[in-house]
Amino acid sequence: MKFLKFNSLITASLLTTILFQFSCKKEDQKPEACFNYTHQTNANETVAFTNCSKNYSGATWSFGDGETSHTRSPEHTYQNQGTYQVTLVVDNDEKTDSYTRTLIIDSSPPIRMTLNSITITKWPETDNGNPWDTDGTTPDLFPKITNANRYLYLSTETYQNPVTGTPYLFSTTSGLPLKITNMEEQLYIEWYDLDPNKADDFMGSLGFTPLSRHVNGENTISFASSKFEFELNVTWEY
Ligand SMILES: [Ca+2]
Ligand SMILES: [Ca+2]
Repeated sequence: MKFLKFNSLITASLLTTILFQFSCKKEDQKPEACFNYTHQTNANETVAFTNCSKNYSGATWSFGDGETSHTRSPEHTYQNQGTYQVTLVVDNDEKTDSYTRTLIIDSSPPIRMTLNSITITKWPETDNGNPWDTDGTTPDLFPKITNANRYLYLSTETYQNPVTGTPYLFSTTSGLPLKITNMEEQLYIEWYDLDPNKADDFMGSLGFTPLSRHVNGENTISFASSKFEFELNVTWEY
């Protein structure tokens, strides 16, 4: 009886030791997710992710833009600017661990803007209460593009009269495409009524810098004020 009790104690002790070692072993093997990335974080540039996880056999990346990868240390290119939550899940047998980092992707700054067309849908109906033309017809509308020094980038002198349709719509590609290389220069879109006999009537203008209106490569730049509504169709080069 005494021997048996002693034996039981040894067995219990051994079991405890084995269980303890087993749980220790499991604890040691718990995966730990970890990653770093290079700082090339502009749209259309490759971001290299480095996996620094421990105790793992499988890796699943979610880049936050709908794309995934099972490569241990993948490279990924984001098409658009934005804020992305990048999650790495590592697993080892039944255990998993995950790590999420916020990645901000900037828009690549453009080096050139090409203006392809100008479309206007709203302009001042009168010249301070008077018709633009003495015969009362709608204006012979045309745009100019200048800079602050009055350098003339574009003067289409292609006009439309009478302007018909609802909304009034005038679209021109005359003198276009026009390439603008100074992305930070203040430009003005000026609108005129052509006057064959006197100076053309200035209707008004709106200013902008190309860089300030670059939004993720979008092709339309819209302008709106109480008197004007028009848009530019542009393409960007990087
Ligand atoms: Ca006039
Ligand atoms: Ca006129």
